[in-house]
Amino acid sequence: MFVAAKDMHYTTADGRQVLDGTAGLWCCNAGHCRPLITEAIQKQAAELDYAPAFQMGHPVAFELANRIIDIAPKGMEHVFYTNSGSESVETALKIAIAYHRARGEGSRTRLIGRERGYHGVNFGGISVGGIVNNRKFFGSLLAGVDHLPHTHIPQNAFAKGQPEHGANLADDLERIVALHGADTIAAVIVEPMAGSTGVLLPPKGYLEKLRAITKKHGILLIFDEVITGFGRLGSAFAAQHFDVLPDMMTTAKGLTNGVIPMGAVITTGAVHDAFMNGPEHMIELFHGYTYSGNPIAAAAGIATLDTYKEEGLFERAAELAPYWQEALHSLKGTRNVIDIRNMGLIGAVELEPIAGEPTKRAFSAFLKAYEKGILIRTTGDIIAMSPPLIISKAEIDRLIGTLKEVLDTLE
Ligand code: PXG
Repeated sequence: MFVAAKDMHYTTADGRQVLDGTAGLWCCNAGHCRPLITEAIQKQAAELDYAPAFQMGHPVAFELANRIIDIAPKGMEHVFYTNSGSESVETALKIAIAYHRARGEGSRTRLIGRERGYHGVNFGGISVGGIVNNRKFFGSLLAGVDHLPHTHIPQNAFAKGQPEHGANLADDLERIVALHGADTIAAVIVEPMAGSTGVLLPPKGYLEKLRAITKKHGILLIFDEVITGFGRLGSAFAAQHFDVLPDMMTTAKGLTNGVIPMGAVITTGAVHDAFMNGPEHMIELFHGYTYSGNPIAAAAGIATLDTYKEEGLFERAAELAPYWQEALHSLKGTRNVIDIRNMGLIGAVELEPIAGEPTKRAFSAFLKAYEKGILIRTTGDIIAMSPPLIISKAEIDRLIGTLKEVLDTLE
């Protein structure tokens, strides 16, 4: 149980300090309880607490949208607010289908996701997502969804940064196009780097191929940047890190440093403009939330972007990435470690599962790590880490050093 947090540390109910190796749930990129954000929320709550998101507006939401576009890849021009990553995904999928219809291609309704993808927990997201337990309990899901194969292949074990093998996995999209016809497919959605299912990296050339094939067939490409957005890979967005421009990006988490629920779908001008051809009094897109662009969330967003900028945190993540990489890979050879993966300030250490008891070894590591004062995250038998971008080299040493001690004592 956590009762307080400051910068790189949580305080537990029994008064211990725990080093945050996960930025909460991949979201507190600037660390905890940062003053600019706290003050902005307090001030905004006292000034304009709420303004309707339908028909009405308020300047803070527009200011934040402009600030997001300032740091987004060139070509990204518009922002649609949501309240979470899951809502961003639903919104982007709906925009994709409605976009084609608005342009007279209403037959384009199919959505393509990827195995081991995570796109939140609403119906669209679990349908395009590729996690069996998030899908199998919930009926027939969305119709008209296909999946690309995931990109996690054994040849890439212990690769540092972006792996060499597997760009050809993107070619599977051609198979799906041949099966259904391009004119039935609205969009492909992928995480540029899959976080939740254990840090699965895109092989060199893979995203470029996906972009080329989607473009060739008039299919929209959506990058789910809920984890990779806001500095995690050392650029504002993964789209910049990989230099591949999608048609839409879904974001949340780091947008407000995790402090207040808020998400945003960022689109190109072309996607936005397709909806802007009706009469002035008509609604362009029948979609939106009560809390879209909530003033307090928007104020938190601006203060978060200010903090990232003033402290140069995206650049800092890029600068620290090589140190982080070497620290992580120093765990190679540690008992039960069968793979290590990294990119930006993200890392994964995969453990050999205990025979017949999958997930148990990593979960024991999680518990022991917590006892020893570090917070890590596990998914299956994979340990995932994504510290706040304010982490110091000494704290990286402590995080990885403590993890090594934990792994050495595990069964
Ligand atoms: N897309 C991606 C890529 C995500 O990582 C979502 C969408 C959904 O966001 P919301 O805000 O609706 O949770 C996510 C969320 C984990 C973990 O343990 C990861 C997420 C959420 C909870 C746990 O890795 N990612």
